[in-house]
Amino acid sequence: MTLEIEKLEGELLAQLNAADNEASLEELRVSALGKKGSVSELLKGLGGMSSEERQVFGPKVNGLKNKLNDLINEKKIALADKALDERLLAEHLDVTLPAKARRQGSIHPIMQVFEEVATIFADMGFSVKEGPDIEDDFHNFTALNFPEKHPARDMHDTFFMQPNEKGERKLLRTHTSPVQIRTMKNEKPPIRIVAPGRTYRCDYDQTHTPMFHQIEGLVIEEGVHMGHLKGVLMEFLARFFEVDGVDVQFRPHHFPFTEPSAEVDVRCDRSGKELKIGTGNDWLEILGCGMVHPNVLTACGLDPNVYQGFAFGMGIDRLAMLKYGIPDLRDMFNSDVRWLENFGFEALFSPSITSGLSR
Ligand code: 2NM
Repeated sequence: MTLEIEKLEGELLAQLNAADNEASLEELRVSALGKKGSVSELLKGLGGMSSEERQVFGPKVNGLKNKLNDLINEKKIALADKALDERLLAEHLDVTLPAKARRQGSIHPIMQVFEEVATIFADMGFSVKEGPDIEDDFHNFTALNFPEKHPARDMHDTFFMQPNEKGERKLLRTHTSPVQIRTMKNEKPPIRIVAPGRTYRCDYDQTHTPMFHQIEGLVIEEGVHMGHLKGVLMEFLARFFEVDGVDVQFRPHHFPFTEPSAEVDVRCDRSGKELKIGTGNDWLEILGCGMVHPNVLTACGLDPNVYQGFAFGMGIDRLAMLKYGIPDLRDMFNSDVRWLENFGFEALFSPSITSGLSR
C-alpha cells in the first residue's frame, strides 16, 4: 500500500510538472481529486481498512490529497501570471502611463477680429473680397484719384519693387482699396463688399508697423447716400463693441478717393483703468469714410451720374488692441508663443468664432 501511494504520488507529480496550461491542470485535478479520481479512490479505500491500517495510511493519503491540491492551485496562479506577463510583453500596452499632453494652438487676435468684423458686415449683406498684396500704380493710386505728385507716391512712404524695362514699378499695396477698384471694374452694381487683408507702409514706431491689417468696405448702388453710410457704420460699431448703441461723431476730413470725406469717432471713457466705449466725455477715432469720388467711379467705368457709392476703411490691428486690451502693437507680430497663449482665442470647443458678439 505504501508503495502504491508513493508510485501514484510520483506519477501525479510528473503529470503536474508536464502540465503547461490551465486546461491540463484541471484535467489532472479531476483525474486525481475528482469524484472518481485516483486519490479519491484511495481515500474511499480507507473505509475498508482496520483502524491500525487507517492510522498509518490515512495521513499519507490525506497528505497526498492536500499536497496535490496545494501544488495545483499554486501552479494555476503561476500559469495565469506567466500568461499575463506574456500578453503585456507582446501587446506593449501600459495603461498606467499618463496621457500625452497635446499643445493646442490659438486664433491670433487679428484673425479673430477679421472674423468678427466680416460676420457683422455679412449680416448686412456684404460679401468678402480679396486681392493681391503686390499691386500696380494704377490700382493703388491712379484709379483712386491720387494726384501725380501726392506724397503717398513717395519712396519714403511706399514699398516699391525694382522698375521693369518700361520703367513701371510694382508696389506693396498701401491700403486694400485696390480690391474695391478691381471689383468695380469687373462687376455690375449693386456692389456690397468688404476687403480685409495685409497692407504696407514705410513706417515704424509704437503705433505703426511696416505691415498692418485693414478692412475696407464699399457699397455702389443707385441712390445710396451718406445716411446709408452712417446707418451701416453705427450698426457695425454697436455690434463690434457689444453696446446697445454708440454716439458717433463725423469729423470732416480729406481723402483723394472720397468726397465728402469724414473720420468717425466713438464716444469713450478714458478716466478709469480700462478704456470704455459708448460712455464718457472723450472721443476715439475709429475709421475713415466718405462718398466715392466721381473720378474713382469714372476710372472704373461707372457713370457717376447713374451710380453713387460709399466706402470706409479701418485698421484691424487697432480694433483688436482697443477691444481686447492689447497694449503694444508690435507684440502682435513677434510670434511669441507666451503672448499668443495670453491673447489668443480658443479655436475648438467654442460655439463659434464670433461667440463674443451680441446679436
Ligand atoms: C478709407 C476711407 C475712405 C475707400 C475708398 C475706396 C474706393 F475704392 F471705393 F474708392 N475704397 N476704400 C476708403 C474711403 C477708405 O480708409 C480709411
